[in-house]
Amino acid sequence: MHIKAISEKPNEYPKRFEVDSEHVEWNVLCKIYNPPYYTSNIVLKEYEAHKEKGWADPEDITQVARKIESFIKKLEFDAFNRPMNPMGRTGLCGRGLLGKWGPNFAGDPVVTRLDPLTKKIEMIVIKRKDCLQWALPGGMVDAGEPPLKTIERELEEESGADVSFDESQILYQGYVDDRRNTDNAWIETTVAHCHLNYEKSQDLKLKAEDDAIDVQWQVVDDTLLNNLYASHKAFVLLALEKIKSENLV
Ligand code: RP5
Repeated sequence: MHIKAISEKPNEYPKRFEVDSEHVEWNVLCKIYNPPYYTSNIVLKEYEAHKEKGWADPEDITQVARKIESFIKKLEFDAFNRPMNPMGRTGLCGRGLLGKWGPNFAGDPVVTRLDPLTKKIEMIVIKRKDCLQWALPGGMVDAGEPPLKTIERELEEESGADVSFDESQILYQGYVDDRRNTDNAWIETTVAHCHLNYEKSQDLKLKAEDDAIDVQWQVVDDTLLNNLYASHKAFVLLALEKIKSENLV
């Protein structure tokens, strides 16, 4: 759950300081640790333009009025009062492309169906504009928005699918191994699953929009799972377990 955040990055990020597996945890001393500091201009300009009404915090952490809290554990703060990634070092400090200091909350829908002819499980995936990887049609929680609403909204915005998650059970709440994560800003998500009847699923009009350049129903096989964005494979595996335990297929 903390591999891509150490070894991958968007193009615009500086090279991460190399962190070997033994020195990931903060409580293991690493005297030579000297990660570059990077906060994208996109983030800085967002705060300047919209202040507290926008999606980005001020660059000066002392001006952040809200309490910074995580799904994972009570956070620790460094000497500059910056929240420390609960999974450990990432080789980069600052916020990168993420707006909030500490957790940046997202929501992720897993929407599945069973093809009655092939007897294979399929799911809705989008191709992300930023890295061209297949991913769950998830996105960031808007201020004050309940996570299940984020899940419905993002699914609709990115894939065109209008699906109710009102009755859905939350599969996961926690850290996402996202290539944008840093020592001081990272993504935490809420994942919910909805298994659709095949006929009903055919009424959905899929259309890639927003951060997506393609959307498809794809067979859930190893090729898809192993190439999914961030920690999305782990989330889909939870949905598959649920399908099995609840005899949904
Ligand atoms: C992932 O990034 C989350 O799991 C979610 O799918 C996504 C949110 O970021 P954007 O799609 O809004 O860039 O870490």
